[in-house]
Amino acid sequence: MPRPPFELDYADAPTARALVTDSAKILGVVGYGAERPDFLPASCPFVATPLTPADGPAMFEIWRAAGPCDPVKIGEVTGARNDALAFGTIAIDEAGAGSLEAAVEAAYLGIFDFLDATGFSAPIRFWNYLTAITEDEDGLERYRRFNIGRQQAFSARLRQPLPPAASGVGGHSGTSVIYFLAAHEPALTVENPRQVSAYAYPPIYGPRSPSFSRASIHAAETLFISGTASIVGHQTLHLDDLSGQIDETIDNLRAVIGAAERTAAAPLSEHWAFKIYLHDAAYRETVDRAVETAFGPECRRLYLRGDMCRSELLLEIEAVGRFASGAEENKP
Ligand code: 3EB
Repeated sequence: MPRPPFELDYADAPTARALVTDSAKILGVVGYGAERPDFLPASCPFVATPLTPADGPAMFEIWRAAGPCDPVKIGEVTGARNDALAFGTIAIDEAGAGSLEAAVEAAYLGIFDFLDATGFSAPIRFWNYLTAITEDEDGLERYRRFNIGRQQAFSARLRQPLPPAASGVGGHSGTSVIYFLAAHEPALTVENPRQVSAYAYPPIYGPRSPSFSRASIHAAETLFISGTASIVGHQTLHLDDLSGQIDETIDNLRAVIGAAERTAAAPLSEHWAFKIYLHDAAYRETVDRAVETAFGPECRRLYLRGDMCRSELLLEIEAVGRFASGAEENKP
């Protein structure tokens, strides 16, 4: 088997402690229900998200590269990089800016400064975790303000026609944060034929549309699927109907997977990692049964308590997959 450019693990604290012993290879660590753990070497980038596991103890998302990484700090963005990939994270400084949209724009401009300074011109995946995402702030919902700031920064600095894959989810306590992966070449972007592109959502969802593609294909090797929910066209379906939303979400994941396989002209493997955001932790068993039936018992799953950016959405699922026949596979 060829060595993939990175490995992704979802781990509890004891497992995370063991995984980071080879600290030179850590691109970044993401914490759910955890502050920076004492076992993490100081040079490893860490982001404490405002999200918590759906149940049980703190969890960690660990991005490990195939080769050694160097820590990088540019302005307020901390990260790490090797030849091929960069990881970075920044807190959204709401106290220091006049409005959430100004804080989000400043954070993304900081990210573009990081990308310029490191030579990683192409962000391939963003995660946006906002506190109180659906709350009104002076007459406009916080998620809608977030979209204004993000679009403003992207139109000024994104050096590719379409934005990469992303997730935008609400958390309960703490600081709003962004983290990302970047590469030297833009990812191929994938849309969902069942859904209106998010960047083309009509203005009923806010003055600026969300800047993300439904999926990113990196290096003909990895598929990053954005947060995916029970939306068809641009409308939320199956209000107050958990099993309806689960089935629609899985249909949407399958549609994105099909579109990605056509774009890459390659099949995806059975190797999946899912991050599953639940409005209510009590949904976990029902969702888990459906995901396991759809994608097999081997797929990795991290369940988080999250607020979706539309309050009618009961769940959202993102995924990382690998193509069965990456370009590397053909090398001797
Ligand atoms: C949707 O399909 C659901 O604003 O970055 C999913 C993924 C959603 C990313 C974002 C929002 C975002 O519109 C919400």
